[in-house]
Amino acid sequence: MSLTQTEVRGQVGIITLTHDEKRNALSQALIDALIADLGRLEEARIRAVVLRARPGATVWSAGHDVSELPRSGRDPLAYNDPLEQGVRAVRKFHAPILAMIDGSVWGGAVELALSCDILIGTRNASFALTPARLGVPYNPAGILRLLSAVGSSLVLREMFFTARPLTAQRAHDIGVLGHVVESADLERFTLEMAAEIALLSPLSIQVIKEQIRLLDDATPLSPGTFERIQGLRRRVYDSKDYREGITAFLEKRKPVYGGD
Ligand code: YXS
Repeated sequence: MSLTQTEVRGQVGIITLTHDEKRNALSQALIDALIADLGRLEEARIRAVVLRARPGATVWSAGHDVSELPRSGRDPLAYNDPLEQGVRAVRKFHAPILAMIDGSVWGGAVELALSCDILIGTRNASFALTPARLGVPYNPAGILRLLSAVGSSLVLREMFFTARPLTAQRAHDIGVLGHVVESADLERFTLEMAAEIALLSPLSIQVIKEQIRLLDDATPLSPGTFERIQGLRRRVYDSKDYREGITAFLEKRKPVYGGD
């Protein structure tokens, strides 16, 4: 069963996440399909990509596939984790990727969406950072990327500490959602923007996108600070709360956190 669909219209590629049954949870299989789609569009020198869920899907993506999270003793968001692979593929893609969002976005999928270059949504769009729901210690690279994309440490802390969805209106107010349009106009609006991008200099855009990524990532971190962060995170993913969070989700019950 394919977990994505790809279509090319002129110089614009459209990748649709189609794993509706699992609300497009970012499993290894779905991320592998997304990366393969991007690879084919890169070879075809596509000049813009639209990343979307199926029309009518109420969830753009439910985030990391919880059933694939390690139970304990291993970093749940390590460098080669599917989510990290997907975020890197989107950020390193040679051309702009437009996230077209007409539903809710959860957990690590928020980082995937915010790794795209332009976000266009409807009033149905929302963004919920939910590691605290599951007892997961988010990772430093992801936090830095979210800080850069959200642009406000206060808003990001509220998102992490409450796990409440950021509404489309608020996301638009702070610049996360570039445009909020009616559902009926979403596809036309997004494809028109993508087609406009495809008429501009692909080399200039490619080099500017790469420069922004490299400058965004140019945050010096001493080895000592990095190791302290990893030690803090290990305390969390080795905790009983971490195991409780994942088990509760899979058992479809509310977690009970003891703080250890
Ligand atoms: O029971 P079945 O087999 O039909 O499967 C259900 C859900 O278990 C499954 N599903 C997921 N499976 C794995 N990982 C997920 N993240 C996930 N989300 C959903 O999809 C089937 C339909 O789900 P259901 O019945 O709940 O659908 P719904 O329409 O009523 O509700 C949609 C959601 C998205 C509101 C709901 O599924 C939900 O709250 N999902 C979890 C969202 C979430 O907390 N994601 C964060 C995952 S952890 C992550 O991204 C990072 C590690 S971190 O935590 O650091 O952010």
